[in-house]
Amino acid sequence: MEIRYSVCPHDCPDTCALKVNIENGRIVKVGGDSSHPITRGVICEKVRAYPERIYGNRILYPMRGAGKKGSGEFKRISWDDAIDEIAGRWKELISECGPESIMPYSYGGTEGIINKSSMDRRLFNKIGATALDRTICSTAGSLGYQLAYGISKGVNPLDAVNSKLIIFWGINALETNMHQAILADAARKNGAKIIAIDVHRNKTAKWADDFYMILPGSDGALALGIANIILRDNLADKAFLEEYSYGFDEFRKKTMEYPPERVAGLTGISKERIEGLAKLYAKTKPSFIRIGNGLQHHNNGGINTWTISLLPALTGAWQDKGGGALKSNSGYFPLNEDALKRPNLIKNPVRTVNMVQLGKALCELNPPVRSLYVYNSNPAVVAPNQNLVLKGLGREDLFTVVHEQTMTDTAKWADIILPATTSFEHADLYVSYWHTSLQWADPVIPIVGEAKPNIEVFKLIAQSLGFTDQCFLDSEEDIARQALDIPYWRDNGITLEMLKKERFIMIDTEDCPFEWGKLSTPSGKIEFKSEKVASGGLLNIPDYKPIKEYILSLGNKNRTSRSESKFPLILITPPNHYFLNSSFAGVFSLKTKALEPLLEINPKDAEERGISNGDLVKVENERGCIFIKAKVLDSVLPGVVVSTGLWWRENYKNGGGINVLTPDNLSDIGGGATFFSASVEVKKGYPNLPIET
Ligand SMILES: Nc1nc2c(c(=O)[nH]1)N[C@H]1C(S)=C(S)[C@@H](COP(=O)(O)OP(=O)(O)OC[C@H]3O[C@@H](n4cnc5c(=O)[nH]c(N)nc54)[C@H](O)[C@@H]3O)O[C@H]1N2
Ligand SMILES: Nc1nc2c(c(=O)[nH]1)N[C@H]1C(S)=C(S)[C@@H](COP(=O)(O)OP(=O)(O)OC[C@H]3O[C@@H](n4cnc5c(=O)[nH]c(N)nc54)[C@H](O)[C@@H]3O)O[C@H]1N2
Ligand code: SF4
Ligand SMILES: [Mo]
Repeated sequence: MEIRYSVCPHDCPDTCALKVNIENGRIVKVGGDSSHPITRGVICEKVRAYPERIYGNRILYPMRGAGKKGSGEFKRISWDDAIDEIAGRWKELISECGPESIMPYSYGGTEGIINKSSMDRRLFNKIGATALDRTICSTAGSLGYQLAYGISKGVNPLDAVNSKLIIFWGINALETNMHQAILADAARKNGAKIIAIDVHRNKTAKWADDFYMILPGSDGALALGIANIILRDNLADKAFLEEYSYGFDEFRKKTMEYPPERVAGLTGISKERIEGLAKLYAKTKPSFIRIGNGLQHHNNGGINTWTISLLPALTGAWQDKGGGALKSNSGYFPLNEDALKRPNLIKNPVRTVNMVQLGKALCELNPPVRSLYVYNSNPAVVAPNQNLVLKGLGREDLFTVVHEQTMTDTAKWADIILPATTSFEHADLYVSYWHTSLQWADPVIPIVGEAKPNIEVFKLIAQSLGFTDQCFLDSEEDIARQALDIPYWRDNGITLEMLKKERFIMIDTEDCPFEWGKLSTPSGKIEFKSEKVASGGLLNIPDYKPIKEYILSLGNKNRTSRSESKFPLILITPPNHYFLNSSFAGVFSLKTKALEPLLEINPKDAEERGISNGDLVKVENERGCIFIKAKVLDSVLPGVVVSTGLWWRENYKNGGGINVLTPDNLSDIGGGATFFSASVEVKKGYPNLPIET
């Protein structure tokens, strides 16, 4: 038995350091590395099941589609044939239709910098392919936070043990950022109170000391209401605001429009509870708000996140160790992006497609996309407006290449499938968007089947296209060195050699992440007012707008008449405990534990529709329908339904996944995804239902 070390590559804030047991060249156990100061040897159930993911259901060699498109029938081919075919088709397309007829599609399959965003960008830049705006996860909220502070940096999670009040706002931390929950538990032992603000009573809400169940998309109103009370009761830190804020007076005036009586109606939280929360927040020090991605997956998610981000500035909470907020800490890891991605290889300006609108891009874009190269993502499951995405993937004239570890719903639509290595089979450099350690992982097992790492494949394609630039020869280590070649790392003496030896390096952080008065906002101060948002018809100070789907489905802004609309319920579809987005949804043991897709519905809504617990229901809107079992319980407010987990399509009775129902509208700022601003109707059963009962 050999013990080796690695890093979890998944798109999860925790970026755990891993300890791997190997027998005869095979991984037999994946656990945590107890020497890592933050993740401390504790990892989630998903990654403990990794041996099953590595050795079961892997794509082992390149294949070419052999049946009707989407049939899932393939024939084995050699790597040489696969690369020749891709390069050959692309050469034809480049000369006949132009380079923008080729488009990459990728997201967070691996968070390793090298296999996520280096050689791929170089290749597509050199080709002059259509560029992809990678917005599906967090751009709305990140931009919202940056409006206030200029950069994605917040409280160092380790400091949160000092906090006396921790608010988990729109984040299911117990399942999606488990080490933050562990640190909060430590704070609780020191007397901290934990609060959750969410649209359904999830695991985090049950574990918290107090839970506020809020109407979807109304967080901005709650934050303005809290600010109203803080200012009314003279609980703001006036000296701090005077010195370090910009546009505060206008913000103060705006908050007057949000007295607790009004906010109660907008949020579904009683006036008394809002008063209590505001006073507790203003008076408890240090106070820490962990802002999640859930609340920003709405039409109004960017501005709502901005509004919440301003609360610790209002109370001056940042001045206490463990006080402030955290949306993302990716700002602690500046990398030499130009060296990684080589934007200078782009010869002519290229068009950009927002990844949230993949269906539209494939079905409506003119001139059309003729070849799609998918890696690190499973758009047939994770992208919104799924029926349109599938229509696009089904186009006979679209040449689709999918580089994957496992036979996903997307891979089934490929013309060419390429086998991808897992992070245990390739080297990579890891940053975290939550904690502050830089990590490196070497391969720990031999490659399974004929799989190849992303960068290897992009290098082969570049070679086959005749690209001779030096950067297409770089190895993983070359790229890592280039990434770290900026003063931030150089001046601190941090090198790849050092990182390889130590496996992880903790970044030194100050008690407070900011140098007040020297923020990278336009004014250098904390911005309560931002000229950046004035375009697009938005106010330049935070204001609350209800999510657009309400407006669309109602024809007016009055929520109380929601029941008159054709699709009166708001559908929220966050991730679940056992899957990582759609990854692991094909791992048998985890899928078995996750049981089946369910729709949580409030007893009142269920009764109105004659729905009982366990009934099969049809959930529909203008984009399509799915069939799913109802779970009747008061874990959601009336008017809201929730279904967790990005299950593969085969798990739904008519083969339509949850994203059939989600909109591909873009968020207020940042062009982000609005998965949770979906309006639907739910009906009991269905006459011609093709299901076994
Ligand atoms: N186990 C597990 N962990 C994961 C992932 C996974 O799939 N599984 N995915 C990873 C990724 S890529 C991401 S982006 C993060 C996402 O993890 P989080 O940041 O936790 O975000 P979500 O789980 O999408 O949503 C969090 C909560 O927001 C709630 N919510 C929805 N709408 C609103 C609203 O309007 N207001 C409020 N206050 N709450 C709302 C949802 O009900 C949900 O419980 O997790 C990462 N970690
Ligand atoms: N309804 C709804 N939809 C959502 C969300 C939601 O909450 N609700 N969440 C959204 C969010 S926040 C996100 S981040 C996206 C996530 O969307 P994706 O980034 O597409 O996430 P995954 O489903 O994990 O798919 C990643 C795929 O990459 C593959 N992969 C892993 N490593 C490698 C590698 O090294 N090379 C290659 N070639 N492939 C690899 C994995 O096998 C997996 O199939 O989904 C979004 N979709
Ligand atoms: S998925 Fe998240 S919690 Fe699980 S091992 Fe990876 S980084 Fe850690
Ligand atoms: Mo995400």
